[in-house]
Amino acid sequence: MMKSRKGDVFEGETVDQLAQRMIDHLLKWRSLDAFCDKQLLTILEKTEFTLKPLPAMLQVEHPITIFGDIHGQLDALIRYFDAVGYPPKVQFLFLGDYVDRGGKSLEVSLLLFCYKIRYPHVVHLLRGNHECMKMNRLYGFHEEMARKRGTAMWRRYQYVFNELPLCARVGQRILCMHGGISQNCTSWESFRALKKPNTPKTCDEGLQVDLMWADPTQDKCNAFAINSQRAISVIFGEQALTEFMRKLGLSLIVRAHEVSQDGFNFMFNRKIVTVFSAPYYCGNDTNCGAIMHVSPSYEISFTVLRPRMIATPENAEVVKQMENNYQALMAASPDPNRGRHLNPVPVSPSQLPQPSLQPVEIKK
Ligand SMILES: [Mn+2]
Repeated sequence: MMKSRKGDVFEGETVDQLAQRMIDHLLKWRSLDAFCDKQLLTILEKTEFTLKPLPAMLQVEHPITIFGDIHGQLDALIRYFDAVGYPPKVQFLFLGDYVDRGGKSLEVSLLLFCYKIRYPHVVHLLRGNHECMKMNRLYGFHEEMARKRGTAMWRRYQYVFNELPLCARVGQRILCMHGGISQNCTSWESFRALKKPNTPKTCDEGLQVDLMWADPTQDKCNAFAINSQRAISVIFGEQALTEFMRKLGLSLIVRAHEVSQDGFNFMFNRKIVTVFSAPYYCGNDTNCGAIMHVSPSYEISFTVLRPRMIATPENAEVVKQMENNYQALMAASPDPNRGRHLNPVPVSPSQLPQPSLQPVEIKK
């Protein structure tokens, strides 16, 4: 018999009802203290069951809103939902890295899992490199679970992570993943043949390791090269990316995995964009976070979240730097209201400091 730590087990409550109650509670109290281990394990089991039949590559349609790394920042996640709407009002795709770094990996992952259970066709979850045991053993999640619920539940999580898909195609022309592209891919057939890796070894090889780990580079690297900074996977330059996209008939690659000052960052003539949703990353980066919207006509826009920080004499410099960064991001804005921006700030293409974003080109 499993021991209940805390909380009520309602007799006759379905898993769906439990998931909804957990969502409501998390949004209100930002904590799971009122739920016992058995209830959390019930959600993990149902999540695994829901994910299991999904292929390694998802097909989703737009309009859709895309999240990059969240890294245990529950407050930021809820601020985005407050700004753009909650599931199932909006369709969401999450590019992974739910856990580690931030302090609420348990709450973030369970909130997303509960949404996946409640709205499996509206909430789509991909796997990031931190949803691999060798990462989340070391970068915060294991320690957090040991403190909050015990390491047995941390181990149970890994079976759920193993069932997360690795990439998603939005319509026919946008491909999304956590890390990047791979030289182990020559056609859509490679994606259809791809299996979700379920051991540490298979996570670290083939197409899957690059989908979770690869990075684009501005260095004089046109093809693929060893990713020496991460000591795993590859970096790729514009030529490698262009060739990959031409073969697959793609117009845009959307990926996460790297912190970005503005929360998002285009490269290579807007063929690839990095979306990073964790503002004030690791508590010492002054970055904004952002999420990306794809409209029904493939127009791209972003909602940017400023990092929040209370100014004290000790951190005055950091706060000032954050303000400057944010002013720079908004500098070219024609919006007369820009001085009155609330958090978070929806940024339409015309407000961006660079020339306006072109809708992704769609060839029929
Ligand atoms: Mn990552």
